[in-house]
Amino acid sequence: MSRSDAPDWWRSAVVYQVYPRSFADSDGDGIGDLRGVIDHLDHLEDLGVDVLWLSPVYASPQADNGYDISDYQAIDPTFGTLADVDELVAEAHRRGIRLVMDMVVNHTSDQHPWFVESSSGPDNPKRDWYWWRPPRPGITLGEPGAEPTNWRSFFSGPTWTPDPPSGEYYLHLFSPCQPDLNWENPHVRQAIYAMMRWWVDRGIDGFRMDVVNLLSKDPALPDGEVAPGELYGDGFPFFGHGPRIHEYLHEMRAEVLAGRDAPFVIIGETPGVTVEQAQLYTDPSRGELDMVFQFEHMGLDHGPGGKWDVQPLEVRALKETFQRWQEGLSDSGWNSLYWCNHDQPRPVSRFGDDGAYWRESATALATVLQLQRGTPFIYQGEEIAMRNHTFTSAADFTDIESVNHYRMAIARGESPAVVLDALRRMSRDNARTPFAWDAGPAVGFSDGVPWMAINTDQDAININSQRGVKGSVYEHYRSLIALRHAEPTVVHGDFTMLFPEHPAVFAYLRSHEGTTLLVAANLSGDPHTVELADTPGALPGWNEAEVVVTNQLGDDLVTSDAQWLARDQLALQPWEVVVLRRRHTEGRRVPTTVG
Ligand code: TEU
Repeated sequence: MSRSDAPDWWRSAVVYQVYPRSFADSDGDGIGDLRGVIDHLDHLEDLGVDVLWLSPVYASPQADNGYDISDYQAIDPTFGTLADVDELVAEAHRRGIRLVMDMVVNHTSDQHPWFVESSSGPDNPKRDWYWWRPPRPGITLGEPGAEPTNWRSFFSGPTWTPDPPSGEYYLHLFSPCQPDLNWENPHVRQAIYAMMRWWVDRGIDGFRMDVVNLLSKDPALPDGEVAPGELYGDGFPFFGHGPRIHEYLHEMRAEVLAGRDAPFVIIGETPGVTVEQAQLYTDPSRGELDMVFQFEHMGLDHGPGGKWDVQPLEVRALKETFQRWQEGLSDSGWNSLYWCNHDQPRPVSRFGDDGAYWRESATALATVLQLQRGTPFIYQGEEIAMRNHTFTSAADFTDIESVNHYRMAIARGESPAVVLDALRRMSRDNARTPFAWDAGPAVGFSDGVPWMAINTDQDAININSQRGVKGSVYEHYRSLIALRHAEPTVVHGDFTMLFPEHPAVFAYLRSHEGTTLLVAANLSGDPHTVELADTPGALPGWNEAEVVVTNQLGDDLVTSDAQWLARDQLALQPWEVVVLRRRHTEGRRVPTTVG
């Protein structure tokens, strides 16, 4: 597969995310590993993706499944060796696939030698490599309210942990096992840059930077606002997009890529980012990030109580969000496009219908996302529409965020049944069940006992039952990726949202140099018909358009929709998606073959 070596090669790329713990186990210990990834690179090649994003494989006590790194330049033996990573780089490159490593530099593990030194005492030269502060004046260390700020951790509870020997607290926006590095300290930054250069020189092609917009904190460490009924305050205004964040990101890119001209991509995970901030982060002239992960659409089913207060998704709200990001980053900057990752539940269960319309809803969701302007990210298992897992009890959960939430919610007196139901729907563990290669007892993931229970619907949902099957979710993903590679309009086209107020139809145009694509999906279980003729920019006469993508099996589409199209109407079955293409020059339509 040829790949572009343009500096912005990532604009036409499709990325596949591997969560190594759950992808493929080569040594039978029940935990996925690097050899398992190498052995299954053919799957990525067959799918047609251009980039492999590998979640962390560095040495780690695995308190947060590797997002707590204890040695950046060593591989956790659970996953393999440095030689395995070098082989993965070589084997991926041999197939024209680039490798993006996950990089977690907002915090380290509390087992990292830097923190071990820093926590050895106030006089240690590395004390200021982390955030240490005395208790709040007048309150004894360890007493409720003694924490230097009232901030709530992403994993529930306070963001400060007391250290009795020194009488001080240390900061951790995530778990106590993940102390935050103090980026104010130039020695910290230089040590991080040297380590990142070391990885660049091993031939990788990019970094996915974990929570990279949290590196700069307001040194005054003000308290956050406490919502009614909450114990802790929202510190995000004081550690999200902090005062020196652009300075750090610019310096990091300059220092890490200095003298290295190989095309390299830096992707930033930026929770809470707005369109305006993303324009600053991803404006190429500013030399910071190439693209960001924004979370707005990931919060549309969150109620006032947050992610565990699950609300139905409003398609209108979904369109409003995507339209704003498409338009907001149309001039400078660049979007990443994703429905899920290792932190989000399975989209077909969350946003689709994983029962009666499992195949249709999975393919409709994939199409409306992937044909937008930006770089698509596919998370392992999404290409076969793996569903959420059927958790039976709180004991089934392994994810630190879920386990902490359950413990604290019950301590607050919430009903176990209600909390368990929210976990079933939103837990990150839904994305972490072993990848279903086949319908076998361990879904072809391992010859041992998988570290996490497999999904029980493996008979129907596995790669082997979908590869090469016309109309399957897997083949639909292949066709979307092939279309992005073959049709420049998908990469470069303008974006025009259609029917923004329609409660179920998600439709838009992509136009580029005389070609227009109409992408139209019905994201509901009821049929819907829309009028094309009087839609701004919809250009009449779609009945001569070419059908380039459909999730309707057999030739139902060509007959039924052609009739409707004749009248510039589009009748969409439940969860139906169709993509039509027209070529036109000087406003004159160039007839193309249909289907
Ligand atoms: O996630 C940061 C982040 O935004 C998530 O914690 C998110 O808020 C949450 O999962 C939604 O429920 C990154 C990594 O992707 C995640 O796996 C790590 O746990 C976290 O950072 C800390 O490194």
